Amino acid sequence: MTQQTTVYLADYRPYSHPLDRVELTFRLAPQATRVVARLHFRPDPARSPGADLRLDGEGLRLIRLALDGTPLDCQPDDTGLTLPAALLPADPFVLETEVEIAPVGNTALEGLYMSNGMYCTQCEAEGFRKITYYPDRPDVMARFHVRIESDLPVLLSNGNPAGQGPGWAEWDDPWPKPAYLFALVAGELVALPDHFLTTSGREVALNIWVRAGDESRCAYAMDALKRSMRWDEQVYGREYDLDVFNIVAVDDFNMGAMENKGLNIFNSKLVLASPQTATDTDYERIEAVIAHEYFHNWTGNRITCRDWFQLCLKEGLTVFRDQQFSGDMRSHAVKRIEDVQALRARQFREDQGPLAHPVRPDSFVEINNFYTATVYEKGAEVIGMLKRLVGDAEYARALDLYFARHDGEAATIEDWLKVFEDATGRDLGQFKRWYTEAGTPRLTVQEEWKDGIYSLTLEQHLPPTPGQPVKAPKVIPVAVGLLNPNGDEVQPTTVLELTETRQSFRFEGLASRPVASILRGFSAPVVLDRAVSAAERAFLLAHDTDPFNRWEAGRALAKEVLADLAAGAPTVGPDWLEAMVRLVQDDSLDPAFRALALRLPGEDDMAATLAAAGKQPDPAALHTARRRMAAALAGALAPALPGLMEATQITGAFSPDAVQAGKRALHNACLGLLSLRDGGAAAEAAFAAATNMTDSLAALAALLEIGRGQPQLDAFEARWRGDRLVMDKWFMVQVLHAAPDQTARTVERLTARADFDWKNPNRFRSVIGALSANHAGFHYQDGASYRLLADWLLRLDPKNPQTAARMSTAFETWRRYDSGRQGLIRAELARILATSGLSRDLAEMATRMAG
Ligand code: 0A1
Ligand code: ZN
Repeated sequence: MTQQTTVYLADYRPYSHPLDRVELTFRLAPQATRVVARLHFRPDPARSPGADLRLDGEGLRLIRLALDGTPLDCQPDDTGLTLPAALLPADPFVLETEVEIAPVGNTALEGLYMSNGMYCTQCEAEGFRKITYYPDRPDVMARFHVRIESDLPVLLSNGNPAGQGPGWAEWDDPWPKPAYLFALVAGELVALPDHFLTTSGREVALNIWVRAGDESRCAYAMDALKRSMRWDEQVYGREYDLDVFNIVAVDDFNMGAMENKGLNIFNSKLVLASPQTATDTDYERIEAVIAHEYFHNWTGNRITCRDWFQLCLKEGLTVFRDQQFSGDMRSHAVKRIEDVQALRARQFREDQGPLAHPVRPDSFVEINNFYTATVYEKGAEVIGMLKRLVGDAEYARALDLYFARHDGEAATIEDWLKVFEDATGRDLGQFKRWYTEAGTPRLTVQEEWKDGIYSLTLEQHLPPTPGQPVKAPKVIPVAVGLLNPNGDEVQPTTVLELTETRQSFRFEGLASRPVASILRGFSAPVVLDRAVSAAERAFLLAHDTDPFNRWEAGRALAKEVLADLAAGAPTVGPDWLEAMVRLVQDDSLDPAFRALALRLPGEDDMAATLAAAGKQPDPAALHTARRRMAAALAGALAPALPGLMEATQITGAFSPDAVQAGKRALHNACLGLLSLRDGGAAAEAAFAAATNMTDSLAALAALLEIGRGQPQLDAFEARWRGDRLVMDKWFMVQVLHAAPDQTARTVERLTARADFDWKNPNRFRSVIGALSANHAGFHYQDGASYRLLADWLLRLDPKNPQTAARMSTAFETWRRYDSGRQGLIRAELARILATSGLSRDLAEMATRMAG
């Protein structure tokens, strides 16, 4: 197996040799690209006297090495190049290297690679070392000047254009940056051009670069970009700082997108959208990711991370900012519910299993394995808590101080917290545990009503996580409101600060025993463990003034129904059904909210909930129970469905805005329920009549759910055969909605097709990712899906370790299940680990999961 060297936060040392400026020349050729680098070092005798100069470099063929023009004879090793201190001058010097690399063979999609004949780069986290010899670490910040030589018509890099001619272009980036923000793109591209005038009057040229023919699908992304730029000025006081901002869409990309300075590179699925090809969810994601990458310009680029352990410094904050933005653009209530659902589905799951790690980890083997829900989404939750604790005005002051104090620097979580301490006078020593300790706290609640005083006693329980068996109490902001039995709010939202293991809070002056709404807005990323009667939940679902908790009450009711059914209850009780019937017809509620409330808990979510409560989930029983629950809901809502569908039918032109999207979501939720009763007639008609992808795909899914839809699948394929992004949906929907005993077979059939281009990460995810997202199909008792996943991971690993490692997390939940399934998954993990030549990425993941 590949050697697993662990890197520790505690071992951080500043880089030995300050670097000012970098000049790069690229002579592009698919098999043999030449990269000439001139690194301008400025020795600082105070820093590391007598230190050797170490540069990172992997898979490079060194052609030439010279120091101030004099050739040097130094042999690189597998991971870089060392220049002995004795060779280094005391005055500033220039180190020149020339290397050769082969972008065309680069299937890992890290460093310089090719996608459909276009050159592009991905350097975060440690990809720059695959381009040239360099101190590839985020705390080395330098100014870059780049020259690209190629006959391709469009040649792009970071910063501002600095000249171009036939076969060449130069770019100059005035802002010092770490190498992970370097980018280069060259290809036959066309742009959707636009411009933006900043508040201080700087004119910025905007371009979204795509393949010819795709320009017509860029308008929404461009609009989202301009709204993001304005929002960051208005809300955070942050202006853009270059003359141009370029976005490029590429088809082969491991992640969503990348915030390279002035040259964002995007997975094409997060740029391209038209009503016919993109769903409402796609539009929403595009808006969020465009904003996310743009916001990185300040939170990530101008202020970057000292080392990769500090990844949450840029990611947690930038996710928090994009969530704020989406809430402002759409609906805060709906956005919060969606974000919490995603947090629970991905981050709570991670936190409960063998891959749990702190928001700021203190060791890693492969940093690419730490672009996780914990670093991103829990990192954003931690910032939300900080804001809740200090208040909006203090948060704004702290951020101003953060930008003023650390602009141009590579900072740490300590720096970030110090800013808040200095701006607010608070001691954040205890709060810091959110960054350093893994695990989802559980909160238990006791209520007491005596002599007109209502007391809440909150207790926090901190589960053990890998390497962290015991933990001290955390600071937990618990937003609470109280309602009287008529449903009036008698205590508006107040934030209780739980700082001890167990603490009581008193509310006086109440006329009657109140109903408590606890953890409003999901004020902290914890599990609220509280036995509440179905009647009280139904009361909160009807009356809570906090929209999140209103949804949460319905969700909790639904989970209880699902758990009971899976445990053998003969029927669905009336509380939840009656509450749903009332809610869905309440026109005072946002249709998007109603659609969310109607959505049944997912089977994986339910399995996690059961496991956390010490019960063993049975995937098959959960699947059957969920279907019965859907049928019961469809029955209860039957009289209302036609009217609701009529009321949510959109008549005018398509718009991807939140209002129309919400209506479509409710409409299609009703269609799904109706098709459980009408044999698919309405869904067939809806598919035939659909004029946008949201409606087509919803109708198709509704049909597949009831075991129909083959003619529609064929029609869809005939229409969209030539469109990669749309065909990804076609692949995915079949796997997601396959019956449990058919899931592995469906995957086998789809992966045998000539258009299953498994080296394309989107296509791989659309089938193999969907395999593990189909809970009952993935955990089908014969273990065929486990085997299939392991086979595909082993096949992908030598080509693209990053994506293989990421997809392997499907196995992280094995401890939840019965011994039969545990044995099957463990056997697959063991088989993976026994494979020779495994990548560091997959080896680390499999080792941690098996551990
Ligand atoms: N920084 C990007 C995400 C990203 C991270 C790693 C990548 O390659 C390993 C690529 C992109 C973001 O947060 O959007
Ligand atoms: Zn990011």
